[in-house]
Amino acid sequence: MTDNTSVLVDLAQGVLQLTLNRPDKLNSFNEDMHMALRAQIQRAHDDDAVRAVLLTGAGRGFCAGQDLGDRDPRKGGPAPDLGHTIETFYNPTLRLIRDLEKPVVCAVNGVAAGAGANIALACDIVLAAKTAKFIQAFAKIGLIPDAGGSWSLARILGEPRAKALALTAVPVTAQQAADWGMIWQAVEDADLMAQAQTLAASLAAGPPLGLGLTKRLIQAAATNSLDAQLDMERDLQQQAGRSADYAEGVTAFLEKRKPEFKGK
Ligand code: T3D
Repeated sequence: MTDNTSVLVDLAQGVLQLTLNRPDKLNSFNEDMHMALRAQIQRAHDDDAVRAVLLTGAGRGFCAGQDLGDRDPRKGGPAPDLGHTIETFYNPTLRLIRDLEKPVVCAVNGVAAGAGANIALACDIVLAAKTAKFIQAFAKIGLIPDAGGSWSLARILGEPRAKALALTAVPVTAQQAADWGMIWQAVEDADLMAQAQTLAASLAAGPPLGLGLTKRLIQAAATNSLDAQLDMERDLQQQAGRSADYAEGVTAFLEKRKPEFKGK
């Protein structure tokens, strides 16, 4: 494991594990952590050795959003340009996570608040410890949901629940989040990392092209018509069907053995 201080990085068996690491501040984002996380997601795009990403947090929290110590109005000066900070720091990372054609698993180990909650919701498969909570904390400080939260909450939950969560900042338990379809599973705290690592490892051992195209397809469904989606399924299945991994998958099935996918 290498330690670049604000994000711990470990690549093993195709899984790039990224651990937000400012536990004294509940892993809230300062500029260093923003840049370190973004650099590692970019690496996941560029490096064929990375076949899945696992995102989690150090200590008792997952991420408390922006470090408000860096926004202290008592220090004086003009109001910060939050449009600029969103465009510079949050939006590129969110886009990278969504555009990455490799599975991103998120293990929410504790409270996920503000942009921290919404970065978790942008990941592909989210497991959360039963004691974890998701909080749209923005309403408490006069801000609006960012890091894609207004988009993902409205799509996942519909307007009534999305508005209630965003306007009240009421904490949502991991179990409630799972029951509402915000996340995949709420698991016992003690089992979280083992379960998340097993899941990420199994995804990393899967067929990279097929999984990447599947992510693209499912994300496109939100805005496509059925006709457009059927055409897209045809085209991506054609592409998947030409891969060596598809031939390996079918051969392994017929030979009653485990497939060995190479990403080709
Ligand atoms: O600015 C821009 O660029 C725009 C983008 C904004 C994106 C955003 O995310 S805005 C939303 C920012 N986040 C929040 O408003 C959440 C603030 N935190 C909390 O409400 C609470 O800490 C929690 C509900 C998350 C957890 O509560 P609790 O009681 O479990 O922990 P705590 O005691 O409040 O926090 C523990 C420590 O972490 C504490 O430090 P201390 O007193 O022990 O030295 C606390 O100050 C620190 N901490 C928690 N959240 C933040 C933080 N420090 C800086 N920034 C934080 N966001």
